Amino acid sequence: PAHAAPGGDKEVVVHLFQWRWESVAAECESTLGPNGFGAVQVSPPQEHVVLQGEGYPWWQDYQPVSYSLDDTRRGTRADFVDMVDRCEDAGVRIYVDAVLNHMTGSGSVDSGPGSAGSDYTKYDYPGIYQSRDFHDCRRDISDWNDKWEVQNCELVGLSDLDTSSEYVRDRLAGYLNELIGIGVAGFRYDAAKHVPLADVQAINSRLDDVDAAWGGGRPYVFQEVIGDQTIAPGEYVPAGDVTEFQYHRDISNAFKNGDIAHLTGLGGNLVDGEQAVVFVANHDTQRSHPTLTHTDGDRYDLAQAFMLAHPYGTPKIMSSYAWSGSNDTGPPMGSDGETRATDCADARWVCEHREVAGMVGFRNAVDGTSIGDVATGSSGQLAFARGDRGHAAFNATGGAWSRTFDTDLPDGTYCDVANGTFVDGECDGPSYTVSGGSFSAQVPADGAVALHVAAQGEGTG
Ligand code: ARE
Ligand code: CA
Repeated sequence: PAHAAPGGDKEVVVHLFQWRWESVAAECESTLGPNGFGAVQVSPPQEHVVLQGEGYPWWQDYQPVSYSLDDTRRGTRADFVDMVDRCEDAGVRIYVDAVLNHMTGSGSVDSGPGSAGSDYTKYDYPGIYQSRDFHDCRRDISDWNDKWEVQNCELVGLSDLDTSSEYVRDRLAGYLNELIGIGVAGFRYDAAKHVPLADVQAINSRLDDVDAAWGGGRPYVFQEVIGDQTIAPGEYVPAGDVTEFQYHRDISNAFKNGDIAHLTGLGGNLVDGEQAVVFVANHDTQRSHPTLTHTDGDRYDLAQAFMLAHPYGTPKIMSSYAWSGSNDTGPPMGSDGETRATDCADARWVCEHREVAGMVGFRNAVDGTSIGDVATGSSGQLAFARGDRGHAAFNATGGAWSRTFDTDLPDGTYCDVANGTFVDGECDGPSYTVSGGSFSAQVPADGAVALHVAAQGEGTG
């Protein structure tokens, strides 16, 4: 295929939204590598607009000024390279959020300099693009039922690149190949449905193979496609994986409403799981459609844990910063708009991926098995086995769920990785004993219990 599958039995992605490069590197070493995460989605690394007058919003990143990695709010090119190297040493891939559809928009500031000092005005990026490299429809997309408009006009006023041009394709692929040369293993294509499928494929065909450390094959590509009546998510499957927003809607509503007993089969109308990237919330939905987000606490963590236990799709865990007031509010930053280093002990960095870190090992250990031994209690309670490799129970109600579960797990003592981690043979959560094909557990209110064969031993929690 034109794109690789995500890393074998280590496919879990965490989006460390807005994290500094040095903080990502430290997290790879301390938490992501030891717990078996496969990859980090990092925020866009190219030079971006700097909007001091608007308080340095988070979305500066999505307005590229150039493809220089020299200086973003998250660090220097050297910091970025160091991050890729250190994460690689920890066994964790970097997936870059790649903005291909557009450059800057009109707004309070529509001219330079950008974060790395480059001059620009909308439609003119010296040495990179000039007016002829943009589509002629220089107005906002107004009719979202018109596919031509969606792909040729401007998404919220962002200058729309003429991706049918060989020059533009070469320039975009040049940027992505520079990242591959540094050791980046894959990409999220931002706003992919605003780029015609053939243009995405033409860019893909120009990409180099990834670093030998990652097997030397094709880069992993997943495309942000919010499927609708005009462009279905399945349309982009020939060019890579796609984000499955219907899964996000189904799962976040089910957990919000405490109506999860039916979720083993999921709903219909989803893209084939081999091609779907799934998530409970992402950086857009947590602002525009906040059905279930980090502000929902345990219930949201439970939904992310379920996603990791269920076999459908490639799971992407969100890691957020807290904000109040405007949805434009950027991450914790200095007065110059530089993002601060992440500190998970500081409540402004939610770090919710750490709440489900133990479940990543569950996902990895049960790879290739299917669902069995389904048990339900009330409509808010669901348990299932993953072959004879794992067993998990989810309780989206306000009271504990006590029962004995039939299981195919071999006899033994298992670490509860829904309430602790299992690293280097150490279980810091509770443990349960399986004997003669069953185990008894009290599943906490708004909590889970999860056991798997790669995490056996007495717990300390
Ligand atoms: C900002 C300002 C705007 C201003 C613009 C240009 O907010 O007011 O006009 O700058 O000056 C992010 C932010 C935007 C921000 C932009 C650029 O969310 O607010 O604009 O960065 O700085 C559609 C697309 C989908 C897209 C969503 C947001 O199809 O691809 O809109 N998502 C990605 C990213 C975003 C990012 C961009 C794209 C742009 O994830 O974070 O924007 O790079 C229906 C449709 C969907 C549509 C959805 C929402 O569901 O089917 O297609 O998604 O509604 O409108
Ligand atoms: Ca376009």
